[in-house]
Amino acid sequence: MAFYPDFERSDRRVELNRRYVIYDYALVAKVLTHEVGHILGFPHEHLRISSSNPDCSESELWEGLTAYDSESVMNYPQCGGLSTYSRLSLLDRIGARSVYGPSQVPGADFNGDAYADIFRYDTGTGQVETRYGNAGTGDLLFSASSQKTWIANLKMIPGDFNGDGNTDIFRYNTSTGEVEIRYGRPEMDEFLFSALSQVTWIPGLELIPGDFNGDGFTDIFRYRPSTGEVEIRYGSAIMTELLFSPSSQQTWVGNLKMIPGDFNGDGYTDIFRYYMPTGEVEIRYGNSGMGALSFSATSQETWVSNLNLVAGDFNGDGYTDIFLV
Ligand SMILES: [Ca+2]
Ligand SMILES: [Ca+2]
Ligand SMILES: [Ca+2]
Ligand SMILES: [Ca+2]
Ligand SMILES: [Zn+2]
Repeated sequence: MAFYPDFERSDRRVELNRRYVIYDYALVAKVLTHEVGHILGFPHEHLRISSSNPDCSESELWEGLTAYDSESVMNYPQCGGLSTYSRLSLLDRIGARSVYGPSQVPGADFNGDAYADIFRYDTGTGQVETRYGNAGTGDLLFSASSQKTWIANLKMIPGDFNGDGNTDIFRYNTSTGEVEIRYGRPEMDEFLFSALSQVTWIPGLELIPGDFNGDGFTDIFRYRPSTGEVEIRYGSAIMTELLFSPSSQQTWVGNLKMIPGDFNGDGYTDIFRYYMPTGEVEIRYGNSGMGALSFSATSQETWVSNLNLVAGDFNGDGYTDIFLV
């Protein structure tokens, strides 16, 4: 048994029954995942359904973060729970992220185990493969089943488009405009395919990933350099194409260089715009809606023309900075 976050310091103890620990490590992993859920403030999922079993009713106050989930690790098996292993369900991850925010692993984590991974793509042959980070200081792990042949000359954009904690790959064929998302999964295996994510956009777009509406799902900012047209397509919990929002569509100008980042540290990705020919710069700010980025006249300045820009958090304060080269 474990504790809730509001328990007194002296009562914050996790007690394990020795009988479990001796012979069944899979069960220990499951029980500990469940107990850590309580420590983070999550009560039993089965409180949400009625049951004739007296073990299944408790007087806890609760608030739903997602729909009822029979696969949640926060169920008791005798109270309608279907989870037979320690892994968090998709709704467990989404619920936890809605309270605690997205994972802070730097880089891409395709299998969601909190070790960063590397995705390899041979643009000439279309061969792909993932190498997986792991504890210790040895090599990344090889997995033959992650090796596949996709098509050549794709543009790949990593992000967590369905918000399940596994990094996905957004594929864009710049010459035909065909796009599709391949989804990361907990196994060291090929990405999940979803026919519903396949659509045809237009060729020649510049695509910038970010979480422009701060909901934990990666979005794609689309820029058409020939016309200056921009729009945002939004990630969501379903494995379909990114969501379209006509109110996000605007016409900016051509010849812009754009850098995404959270320049004001509010959790919404912003776009720093630099107009190469004249050096005019400005920031358009992400916001909670599915509309256009917010304009701010006070962010407008004129720098010199034809600079190279590098973005990053150079002073470590959580705000993205721009480095002029
Ligand atoms: Ca990983
Ligand atoms: Ca994902
Ligand atoms: Ca988003
Ligand atoms: Ca921001
Ligand atoms: Zn419990």
